[in-house]
This record gives sequence, structure tokens and C-alpha cells, in this order.
Amino acid sequence: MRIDIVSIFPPMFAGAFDHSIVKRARERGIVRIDVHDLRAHTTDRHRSVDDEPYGGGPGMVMTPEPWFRAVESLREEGERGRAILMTPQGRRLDQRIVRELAAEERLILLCGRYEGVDERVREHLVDDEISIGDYVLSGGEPAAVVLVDAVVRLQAGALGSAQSTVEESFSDGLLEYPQYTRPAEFRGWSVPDILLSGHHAEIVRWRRRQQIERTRLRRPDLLPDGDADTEVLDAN
Ligand code: 6GU
Repeated sequence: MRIDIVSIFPPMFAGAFDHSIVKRARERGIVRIDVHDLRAHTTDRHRSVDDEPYGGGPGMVMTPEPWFRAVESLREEGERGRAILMTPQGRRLDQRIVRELAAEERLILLCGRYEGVDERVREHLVDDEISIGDYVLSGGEPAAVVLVDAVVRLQAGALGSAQSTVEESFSDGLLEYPQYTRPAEFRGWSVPDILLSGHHAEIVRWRRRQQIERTRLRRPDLLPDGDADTEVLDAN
């Protein structure tokens, strides 16, 4: 997979893809990630990327021309790709959308700034708009880092076998069960006896109950409608 990121702040990505699973995936040739400076695609002396809004109002609006030139020049080499504007007005990212994006050959991520991007970029250049949640970021850059991480870890070969198991368990739509490691007692707080019991089948049931109870308490929106308890338990 290939991922191109277009931004007016390329240094914000310094080190972002140089660790852990994303680093390893790049080293293995599973993904290629390139960050591009939007200003390289300006034509005026001041390399400007924004202007005053038509109709007045506060703030500046990012002009369409550099975005079109940037994406068109990227598309001259290789796959057309799916161009995605990172914006709080986009579809809210979840694991289903991550899976959908992970299946693409190439993503071109456009990091807009919060104040706004000329509407013609949305209407005539990008294929999609993505938000990472209902809060305000100054620009799309941190959101692009989030999206890249989530998408790269789904690429074949990106995860070790132990890690793959973990992704599967979020994919069942429930929160994770509580985890413990040594010591069995820490500052007077003990690990639940069941986990030390060696009764594997009981441990599996305990973990499942924990997942369901935790999800019901913290994220009831993730549970299927109706008798969630029965449905989720029946699936196992
Ligand atoms: Cl993609 N961009 C900005 N500026 N803010 C956000 C966002 C994106 N997702 C959540 N908040």
C-alpha cells in the first residue's frame, strides 16, 4: 500500500512513522508513506495557500489551486488512489471505515486546517472526507497520523501473530477484558484468583463476561440492540 500525505506542516510528521508497527511495515515494504509540502505546489511569489473568504467573515480559507496541483501531480505517478480530505466535517472514523480504507492500493491524505478549505476541493477533487472524532484540532495532521496507524496495522504482515489476535478481539465489537501481569500482588492489590487458577475454559468465560459488562457500562452504544447479553454470548 502507498500513502501520500499533503500538508503545509510536513515537520509535524517527523518521527510519527518511525516506530513500532508502522516502522516495521515500512521496512518490510508493506507500506510506503510520503509526506508532501502543499506549498511546493503554489505558483505565486509568496507561496500562499489561503485567502479571505468570499462573503466576508473571520479567518482564512485554503485556496483550491495548490490542492489540485498537488493531487494531480501525485496521480501522474502510479495508482490514482483515493483522495481523502481530513476534516471535522467528514465521516467519523471507526474500525469499519479503517478496514474499508485498508483495502485501497493508495491513499492520498489532504490535511486541511480547521478554519476551512475551498468547497471546490471537496466537490471536485477528493473522494472522501474523514474526521477522527467530535472535537476540534487545529489541522488534519494529527488525524492523518491516527488514520495511517490504524490502516497500516491491518496490512497483511504488519502485525506479529500475537498482535493479530488482539485486533480480532476488538473486531468483535466489544471492549477488551482487564489484563494483568506479574506481580500477583502489587501494593496490596491482587490479580483476580480466576486468572491464577489454570482453569482455561473458566478464564475464557470470565474474560467474555468482563468484556460484555465493561462494554455495557462504558460504551453501551457498541452493543447490539435488544437483549445484547444473550446475542453477544450466543455468538460464542
Ligand atoms: Cl480530520 N481535522 C480537524 N481539524 N479537526 C478534527 C479532525 C480533523 N477530526 C476530528 N477533529
